[in-house]
Amino acid sequence: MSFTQDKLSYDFNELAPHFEASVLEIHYTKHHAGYISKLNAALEGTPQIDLELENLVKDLSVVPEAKRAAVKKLAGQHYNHDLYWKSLSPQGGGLPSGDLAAAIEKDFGSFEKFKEAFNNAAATQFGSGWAWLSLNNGKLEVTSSGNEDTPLMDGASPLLTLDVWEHAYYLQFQNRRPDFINAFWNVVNWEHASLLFDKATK
Ligand code: MN3
Repeated sequence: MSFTQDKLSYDFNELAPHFEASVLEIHYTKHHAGYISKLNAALEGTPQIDLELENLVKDLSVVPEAKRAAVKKLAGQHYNHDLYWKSLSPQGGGLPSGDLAAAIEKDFGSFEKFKEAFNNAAATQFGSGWAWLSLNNGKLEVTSSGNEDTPLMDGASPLLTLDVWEHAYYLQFQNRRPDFINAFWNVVNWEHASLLFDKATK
């Protein structure tokens, strides 16, 4: 038994022109897939591991201490990338709807204020990391995190994430991270974020 990579619900070329196929393909088939194979290698010989990824990310005490640092890094990267792919959709963009839209209005004041906070989190995270929309103790919040860290590790429920490490955009946008962030809003998958929101508030 081992961790596997979920298939994308879209083809690599379906997010163009916002995100080009090459940048998605290398990120998915090399970077993310690489984390999963290294994670499986690190967990070899520990058959008692719960293969529910969220459970492993939240509680590493089941992992032998000698492997814990490596597993934290690799399981976190696997979880974050999995959510990243699901945060994108060829039918994405536009505005959230339903309960999630209402909660964004309530907790940020307006959609525009939420977007500004998310853009700021994504633009200012230095080096390898992520911007997040999460539900934390019944309230939506925008945060950023470095490397493999995720709001899940702090007990929050991540709804949406953007990978802001250079490998996520450099092939297409070079050093222009703000252009990458702007392009994200054209493919953001509000439907998936709403599903996670409904699950977290149930
Ligand atoms: Mn990445």
